[in-house]
Amino acid sequence: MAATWHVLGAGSLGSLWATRLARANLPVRLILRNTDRLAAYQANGSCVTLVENDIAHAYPVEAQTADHRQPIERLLVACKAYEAEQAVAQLAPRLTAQADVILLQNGLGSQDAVAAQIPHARCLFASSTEGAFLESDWRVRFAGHGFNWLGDVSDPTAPALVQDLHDSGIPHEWTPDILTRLWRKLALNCAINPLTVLHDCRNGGLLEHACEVATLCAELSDLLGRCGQPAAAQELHAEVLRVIQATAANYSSMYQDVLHGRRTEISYLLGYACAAAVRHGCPAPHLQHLQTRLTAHLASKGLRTD
Ligand code: NAD
Ligand code: KPL
Repeated sequence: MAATWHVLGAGSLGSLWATRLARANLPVRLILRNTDRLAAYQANGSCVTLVENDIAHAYPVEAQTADHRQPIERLLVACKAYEAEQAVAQLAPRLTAQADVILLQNGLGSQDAVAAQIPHARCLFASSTEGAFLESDWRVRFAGHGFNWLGDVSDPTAPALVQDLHDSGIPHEWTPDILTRLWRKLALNCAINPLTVLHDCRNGGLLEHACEVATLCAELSDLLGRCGQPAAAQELHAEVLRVIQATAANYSSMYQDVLHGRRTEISYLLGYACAAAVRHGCPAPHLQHLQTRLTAHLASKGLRTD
């Protein structure tokens, strides 16, 4: 019998994954925050709607709260980086000795914190370039096709669950270099996202701030080298420019978070990079200054700076 997937968080990516797993007839359970959310979900018919290419389809998916007693063999942690530690702590007693836990968080820092809490489980780190957003509760729009890289920093053997991803049409690759992928994405996010917030522009608007982008890329490349991630630094500036051009009309995820008054993942992106620079004694004055400016900007908007 197929192992059951538990998906923690019925947000954008959690809903995107849960619907695709359910579409492939795999057993899926959503883990919702509390009994109020569970009741609201059940009142909606216990279905999640996926809108793909403007076509909406509702998939029945059972849901539960964290205090349910069903053992968990496969867990997808699909919450924000700053929510992951607390969310997984609630589920730790339910994880079986062979449990696989996929950590879908952007940036770095939260994965290690979660893994330290559940040494009995196998933590798989993921880096996703797929795009999705909730149009309303329990209704997700698949906004940008992308890819998912998965890996385990301490074991290069692919787990059995990759077959389920294949069967569900979730684009993925198992990689022994997941940290390189995560660092590379973190560097791209550090070079682009904070500047779009501070200059109040779309990604393409950064073409008018080419010197600032180039300086940040140079510091990030040095930092990646010092952190033992030289592969993540290769041609970083050229890729940042390519991403800025390819996504010129888009607003970065951090820009959208700030616009909607949501907490950002700053501590796991620029904050993590700046802390790593200090730890490694790597001079990064422009990154540190960017962090100071961004923190002040968030505070001026009444947003959390951690
Ligand atoms: P989201 O805010 O849409 O969804 C997170 C969900 O988790 C929310 O519904 C929240 O209520 C729920 N949650 C949090 N704590 C919980 C708990 N203890 N119990 C139950 N539910 C809980 O976030 P998202 O956009 O899906 O992003 C998840 C991660 O993926 C982030 O790190 C983000 O940066 C990354 N990411 C997102 C996208 C995207 O397109 N949305 C793309 C790439 C990467
Ligand atoms: O991932 C991104 C984001 O907006 O978070 C890109 C498009 C790469 C910009 O940094």
